[in-house]
Amino acid sequence: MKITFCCTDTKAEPWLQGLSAALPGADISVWQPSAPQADYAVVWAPPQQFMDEQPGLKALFNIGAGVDALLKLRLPLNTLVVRLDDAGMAVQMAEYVCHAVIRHFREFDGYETDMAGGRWGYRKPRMRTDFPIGVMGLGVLGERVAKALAQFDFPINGWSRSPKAIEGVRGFAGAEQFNDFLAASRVLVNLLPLTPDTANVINKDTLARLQPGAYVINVARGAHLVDEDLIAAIENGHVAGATLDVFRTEPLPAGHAFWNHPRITITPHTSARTLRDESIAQIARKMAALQRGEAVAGVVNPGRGY
Ligand code: NDP
Ligand code: OXD
Repeated sequence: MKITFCCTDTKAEPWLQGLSAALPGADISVWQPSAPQADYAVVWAPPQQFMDEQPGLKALFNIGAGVDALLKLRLPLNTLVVRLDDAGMAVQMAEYVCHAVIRHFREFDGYETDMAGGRWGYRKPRMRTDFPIGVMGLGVLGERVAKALAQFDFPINGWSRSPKAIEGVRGFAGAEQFNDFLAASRVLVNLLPLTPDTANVINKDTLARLQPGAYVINVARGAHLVDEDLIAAIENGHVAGATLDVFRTEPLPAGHAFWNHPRITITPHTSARTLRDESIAQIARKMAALQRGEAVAGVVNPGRGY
């Protein structure tokens, strides 16, 4: 089996070594223009030229969970697109979101400021029933996050395209239940894939439908959020603040209003990193399964966009 590796901004050598160790006998190399046709590809942000020159790939393995950038390319017609499903990302996402929620709920930023200023003072305990959390997207990552948050006894709402039954999570599904989901939520966590249906989903209207004192945690894609609508909702007092890990343009441009905003915490797209060893193991397992003619998880439906 011939495997080509085409991952922008990724050190190739450790991936090639790991894949070779996991798939003895496979012929694995870094893609170069005019390289011979491969059976499988491991990609991250490949150029269109790569796609055009590899029309016979059986499957394309994306070394991330989100495929929005990949689906913007013209892909070979009969190639399966396979994304990472979990591969160590779900637990990282759960850590990140639980940290953001608890930091806000327990007012740790306020305590930090107090301590730095030499002030010893308590804040009134808040009721977790006053902080219902809405998780948008109940897939591999969203389900894990919703279950982790439920462990802290917050009321949890979840929104997905198809109905879900997750213990401890009140489920809402489809466009028709979206407004009810928002009205039931004060903290909004975004774990949707970026598709034509979900772009700009966090906007003036949706923010206004959240409960007063809302808090936004965006860990999916920057293009889900209308930046200026968030700033305006914070300024008018309806939204208390936000934690943002993803941005329309990354790195976040110098001078953007999110830098240094007192109520917005930002991180550099790091909430759930691709872990090389776990990812190699998952990809190798799936390639071997496809070679045996078996079905694999994480196959993208290009028509649906995720
Ligand atoms: P999944 O495909 O497993 O889950 C997607 C979820 O979104 C599903 O529950 C799906 O519903 C729901 N959904 C999709 N479209 C709609 C819609 N129009 N309306 C309502 N619900 C919808 O994805 P993952 O959980 O693996 O990943 C989610 C996203 O997280 C990725 O696409 C990526 O953008 C982002 N991500 C960010 C990272 C970071 O470091 N910041 C790291 C990894 C991922 P249904 O279940 O009914 O299909
Ligand atoms: C991903 C990401 O989609 O890193 O995996 O954002």
